[in-house]
Amino acid sequence: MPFDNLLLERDGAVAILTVNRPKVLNALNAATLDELRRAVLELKHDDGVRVVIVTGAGEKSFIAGADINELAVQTPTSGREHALRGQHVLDLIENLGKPVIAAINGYALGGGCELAMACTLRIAADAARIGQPEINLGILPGYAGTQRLARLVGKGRALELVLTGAPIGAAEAERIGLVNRVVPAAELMTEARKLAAALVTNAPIAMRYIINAINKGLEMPFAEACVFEATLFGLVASTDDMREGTRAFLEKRKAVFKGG
Ligand code: CO8
Repeated sequence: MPFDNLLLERDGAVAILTVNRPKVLNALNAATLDELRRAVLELKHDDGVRVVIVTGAGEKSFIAGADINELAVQTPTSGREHALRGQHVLDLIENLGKPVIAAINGYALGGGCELAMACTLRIAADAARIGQPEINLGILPGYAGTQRLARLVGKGRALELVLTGAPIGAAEAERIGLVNRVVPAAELMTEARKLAAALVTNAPIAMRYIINAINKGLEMPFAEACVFEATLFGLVASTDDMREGTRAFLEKRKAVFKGG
């Protein structure tokens, strides 16, 4: 089924997913969230896709948050359902099992910052503004932003960002670990594609387990997480890609990983 609010493009094994509501700075309404859920599931199950880039349409905004028109009329029940639905979609992104790169081309506010944080890696344009301004609307982040932000940048910085609602620039976001890298706006997509190209030839099963070990391991006690890591390590030892990677090293050639 085609999408009304997303663009999905494929470049070899890299998929580029663009939130496409530039007139409202790519705000996420319920229909867009639902399309994101469909698109992400499609990408998860497509073995031809090894890396995903997520960005926003237009020059100005990545995603300016949840659609405030919908928030303005929410009830306690619909607000709870909305938050759970958003959390579910972001959880699918975080645990897609392949790297998802957020190419933050402008405003990443509220739900937009939350979506970027659910991605595996974040590259920001130098002019990007990032934050959790929900407090200005009398609400709080509802797509797990309080949790992911505190885990990414620490409790003190998360509390400051969420309580003040003041967005920060890309350089500051890089300094506190909210984004991995800042690049000139004109080079954002080239850099995102370059990073995707570097990842796309890696062993897919090892990448999936690395994402899994870090995502799930962080939620476990340290000793338990180490056992989990060892189990995944044991599993990856059964793959053709492990045999290829180790053999290629010993034969002094570049490994060719097939995903088996
Ligand atoms: N929702 C709906 N419309 C929006 C949104 C939004 N989040 N952001 C911008 N727009 C619309 C504007 O209303 C405007 O529409 P129109 O042209 O019809 O007036 C258009 O986009 C362009 O925006 P501006 O004219 O405001 O552009 P500026 O360059 O002047 O300002 C800003 C850009 C600073 C980004 C400004 O638009 C802004 O502050 N936007 C709102 C940002 C925000 O508060 N985001 C957080 C939303 S809350 C949230 O994300 C909670 C997520 C969890 C929900 C949990 C479920 C309950």
